[in-house]
Amino acid sequence: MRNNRLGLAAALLAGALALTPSQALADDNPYERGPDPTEASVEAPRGSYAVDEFDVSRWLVSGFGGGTVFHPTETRDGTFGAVAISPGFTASKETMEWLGPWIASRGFVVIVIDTNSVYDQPASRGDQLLAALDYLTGRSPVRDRIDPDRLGVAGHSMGGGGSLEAAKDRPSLKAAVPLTPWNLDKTWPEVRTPTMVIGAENDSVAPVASHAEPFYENLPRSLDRAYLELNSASHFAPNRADRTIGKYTVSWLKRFIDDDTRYERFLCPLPRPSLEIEEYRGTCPLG
Ligand code: 9J3
Ligand code: ZN
Repeated sequence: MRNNRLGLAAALLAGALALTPSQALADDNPYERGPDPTEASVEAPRGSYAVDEFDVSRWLVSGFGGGTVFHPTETRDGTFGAVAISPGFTASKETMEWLGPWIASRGFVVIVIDTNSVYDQPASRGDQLLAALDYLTGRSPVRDRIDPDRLGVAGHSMGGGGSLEAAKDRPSLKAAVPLTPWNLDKTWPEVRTPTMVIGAENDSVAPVASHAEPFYENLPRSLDRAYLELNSASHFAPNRADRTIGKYTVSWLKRFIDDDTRYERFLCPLPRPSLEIEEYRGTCPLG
């Protein structure tokens, strides 16, 4: 009897251990990673994956200015999607690095880049985001952990304008998240990438009325798209850890890079105005 119980306990324990890696892989969606999200988990600074990071020297790459790569340490969960993130005008990667582990810990490989010059304009930042993705999937030490068909971009200000440029240039991108984006080009009919534009109500550098709002409105109506306006926030809201930016960026990347419909509940029905959200517009249902 005692032996049987021990045997049963051992079998249950072995079963539980054996389940751990496969648990993270859904039966019906091969790209699903991590546990079922909750309101609390999607707002938390970290997801379920432990994250490691390494620096990429600007002298060893071409087409962008180097950066920092954040990636899950887990190697048994198959490949991950990848995301490149650009800072804004005159800014370095440090201004956007908080978002690296925030996203990577949900099961993505993330590179936060420096640009060749801090004065580079949005079109150049778009090209550099694509060069960084090509580095990640082609030459980086974590290339084997990345699914080269599931890539996305994000960025702040001119880097946000750059993420629209990257999507315009490479329609195979699965998701774009421009953050308080700035661009002289206001119209984006060429974009085929599901895009969430995040603006800030009190942005006086890239006012939403002449940047984020027209960018969103001038994406194709047929596209999966969203416009989130942060309540009482400034142009520089994306430069420090922000629960609302994190929550919606993760939800958008999960929904469109991983096809993970578990995250659609955070996007549809459209979020109502709140202490954090001044306004939200978008497609529902998505996909
Ligand atoms: O990247 C940014 O913060 C761009 C905003 C800006 O002031 O551009 C003016 C040339
Ligand atoms: Zn245009």
